[in-house]
Amino acid sequence: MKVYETKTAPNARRLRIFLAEKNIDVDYIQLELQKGDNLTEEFRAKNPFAKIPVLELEDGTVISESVAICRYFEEIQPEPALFGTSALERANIEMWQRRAEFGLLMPTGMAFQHCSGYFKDRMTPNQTWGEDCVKSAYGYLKLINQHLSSNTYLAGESFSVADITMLSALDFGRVIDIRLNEKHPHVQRWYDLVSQRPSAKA
Ligand SMILES: N[C@@H](CCC(=O)N[C@@H](CS)C(=O)NCC(=O)O)C(=O)O
Repeated sequence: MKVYETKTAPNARRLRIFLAEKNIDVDYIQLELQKGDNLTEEFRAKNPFAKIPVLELEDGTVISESVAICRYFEEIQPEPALFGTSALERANIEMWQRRAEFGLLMPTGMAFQHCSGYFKDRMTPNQTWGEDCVKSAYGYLKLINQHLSSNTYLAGESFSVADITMLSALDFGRVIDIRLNEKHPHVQRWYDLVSQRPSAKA
């Protein structure tokens, strides 16, 4: 199995962490996004949306969207369960995973794209929108700080894919100076806990 990815990209990292948690080996193929390796015809044949990560199975089947890929691996190797096992756990993890994705990962990614000009060859950066996204990310962190004052992990007492999404987003946020500060002691406690896991090195 191959995963097309970019070492520094947050969506790629969440898949790497997920696979490390499951102890699943794949061959990683690096693309240079800024050089446009993902914009070639060859890559678009694998993912018409030209985004990484992309999983390619032995028979040539390709799956993109990081959460879809994670779900595939959860199905073929259920342990350790990272999407929950009961109906309630699954719903709760889905809720926190989506909140981490829409509340932190997306604004962080948008802030990066619109404030850094990294992809100015393929989009028109809008600095004001980028700055709004930074504010949204801090708004999310404020709410999550409250939530983590009484929960060990995002979805309660078990580590899950929601934590993986938030860890990847937070670490990536440093690139554009979205950082935890004295207003986020509970997020800091959570961050110290999850970033000590061996998978966080992925
Ligand atoms: N929803 C997608 C997002 C994928 C995505 O935005 N990937 C970024 C890297 S983190 C990318 O490929 N960017 C290249 C580009 O926009 O040209 C997922 O979860 O996989």
